[in-house]
Amino acid sequence: MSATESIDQALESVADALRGERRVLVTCHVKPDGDALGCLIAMHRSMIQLGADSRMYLADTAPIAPEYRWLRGLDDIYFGHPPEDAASRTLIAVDCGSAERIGNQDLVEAAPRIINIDHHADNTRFGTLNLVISGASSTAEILYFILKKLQMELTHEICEAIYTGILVDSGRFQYSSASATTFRVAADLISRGVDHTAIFHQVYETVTLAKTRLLCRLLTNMTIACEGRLAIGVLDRGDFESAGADNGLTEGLVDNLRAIEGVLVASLIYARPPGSVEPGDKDPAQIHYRVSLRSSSEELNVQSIARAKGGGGHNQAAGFTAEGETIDEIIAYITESVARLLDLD
Ligand SMILES: [Mn+2]
Repeated sequence: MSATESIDQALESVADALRGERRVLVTCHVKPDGDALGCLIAMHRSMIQLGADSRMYLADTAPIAPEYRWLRGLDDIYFGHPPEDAASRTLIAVDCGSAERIGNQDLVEAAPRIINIDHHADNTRFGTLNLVISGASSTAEILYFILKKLQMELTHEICEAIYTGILVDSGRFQYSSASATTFRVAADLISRGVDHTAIFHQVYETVTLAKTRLLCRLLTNMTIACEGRLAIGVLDRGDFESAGADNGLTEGLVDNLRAIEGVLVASLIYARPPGSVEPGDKDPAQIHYRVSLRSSSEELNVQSIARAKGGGGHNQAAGFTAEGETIDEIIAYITESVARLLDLD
């Protein structure tokens, strides 16, 4: 049996399972990006089309990143607190690499059934039913094929949500995960009326002044190491305050470091707001730094660097939270790990 056939069968069995669901709670990972939000909305709308009683839930209480606030349907999300009858609903997790990333362990434990649809290579298969296609550009691309199997009507809202997920997670169609299939799916969505220019503008060309100032501080203070192949940027509490920015504004900043000529690995270290608690924190009283890692090729696997610190992600895009470590210690850890990855002495 070829890989394509087995993927086709896997899509079919998830489609079958979804057809049989009557009451569901759709959720995605905390600190949701365009893929997570796009999938959340597209899955919710599709379940309603299938006649199911569906609710959307996000464990986060932080505001949605500004570049995604235009997405239709966000107002229907239950933020922070799931609906009262959540424990009796089938949980559909989209774009979640692990149960922890959902951000509500009680909910996961109570769920009578979990359908896990994702593209993270290190997905822990925490579902009752798991569909993980790690080569896919995005969970949104996988969802597109599930909805095709279900013969869903691809409404404008669904098409926009899926297109946004693909656009963002494929690095605007530039990462190696963006395949010919990814472009074909995007083409189909555009032919169905998705205004790709408008979405590009909404997501990438509405950068607030505060975020631009944050980028300015990041670039001014960055560290170049590993013979010019590693760029590390740091944003401490003071940087957020001086820029008048909040923590929701860090998405995509690390890409500015990776874009530098000769840089193969980029990292962004930023301080989480004091008092913020996220899944996986051991001691909320400690200072927490969130660390993002990006590499320029599949061969440079930064996921292993994140995993050694309890994080995860993809080969080329990973992250972890450093608890109780100083910025200098984190920089030293990243520099040593990347030097080893690059075979430098
Ligand atoms: Mn994703």
